[in-house]
Amino acid sequence: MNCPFAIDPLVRDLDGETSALRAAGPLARVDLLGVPVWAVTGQDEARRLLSDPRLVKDIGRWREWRSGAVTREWPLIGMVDPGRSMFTVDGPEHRRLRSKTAQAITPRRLERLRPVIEGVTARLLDGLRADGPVDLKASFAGPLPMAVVSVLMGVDEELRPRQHELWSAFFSLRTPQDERLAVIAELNAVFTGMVRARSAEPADDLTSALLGTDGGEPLSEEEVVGNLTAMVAAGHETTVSLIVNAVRALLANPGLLSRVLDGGLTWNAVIDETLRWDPPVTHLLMRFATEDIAVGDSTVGEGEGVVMSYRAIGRDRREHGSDADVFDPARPTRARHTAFGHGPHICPGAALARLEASTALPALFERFPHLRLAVADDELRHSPVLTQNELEALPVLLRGEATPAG
Ligand code: STR
Repeated sequence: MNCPFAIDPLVRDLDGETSALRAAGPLARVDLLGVPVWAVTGQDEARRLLSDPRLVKDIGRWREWRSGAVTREWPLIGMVDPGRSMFTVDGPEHRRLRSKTAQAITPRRLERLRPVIEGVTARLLDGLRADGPVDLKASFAGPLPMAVVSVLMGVDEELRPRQHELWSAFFSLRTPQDERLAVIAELNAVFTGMVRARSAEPADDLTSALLGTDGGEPLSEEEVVGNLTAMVAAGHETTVSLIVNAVRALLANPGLLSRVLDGGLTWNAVIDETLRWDPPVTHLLMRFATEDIAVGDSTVGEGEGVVMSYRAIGRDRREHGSDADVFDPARPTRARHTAFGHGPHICPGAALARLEASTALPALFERFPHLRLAVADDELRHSPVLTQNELEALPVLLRGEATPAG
């Protein structure tokens, strides 16, 4: 306990770290860039804590923040104190901040976005050059979710390339902190500008709907900016990895891939197993205990910080059996993951993420059935992003061979 396990900000050995965390117990004391916190690695404990109202998002409850041990100089501060939005409040205020967004992205409402998703997918596939290695992350898995969330929220076309740069710099732990704080300020300025424009002239997008007065007490400008930023951040950083990690898992298991292509395994099974085995979010920051909370043999003390270590949680052997480290879309427990969270803050975009992945993956393999990795699987590297499970790149050969196919 004096020398807690340190999470590596450069993510040099993610599998090793996931195993070590799981071995440290369902509630592990860890060092998060110099700050001690609890990492939840057990499925059962995660479900219980995520529906416990004594665990809240308000950074004002954090002992290390109150004492001044954590300041704006801490590299992860933007993940924990991003301003007021549905991501940072609880209880009735949370319901008020979240309801319009959640209602706009229900499975039924999403049917309106399906043609957008299909169109962007087809356009990106058309743009892939089949001769030589291609980075599927940069050229396919990345642009799709970014385009979709931009259409949903109404982010103007000309703002999008800069958005990509800003979010990469925001999440990378190689970004110097003064630069990150400047990035946060720029994002805030961009989204505040966008919200003011929509409030002067509403458009057919979710940002305008969030400014609307129908139903309940209206949201403030800060709250709309917060929700918009949260949605765009999630769109840039999560579904990208869902698609990348699913493709990687399938390419490493050609037998499984053929069963999927033969219809013996569904794409939904692949998507759930990817969410369990290699989820887009490695660690979700952070919640704080408003009083002492006993969990098994441990007690989360009042004011202590709690991180949900979703990648370790998905590998819980009590939930998934002794072969929890094996990727197997046929396993009966594949959907018993909490990669989208649990409880009041459960991901409001889950149905959208699933719709994107279940459109992109079959379309990709239909167009390029001989797709394979251009490097060995163990040469793939993670980005220096502590919270997100993000590969640096996914180099593939679209036609399964090194030389241009005829
Ligand atoms: C990034 C910084 C910001 O301005 C706003 C938010 C709130 C939503 C957060 C986002 C953050 C980081 C990535 C998150 C997203 C919600 C879903 C996404 C945590 C802190 C996930 O990775 C699950």
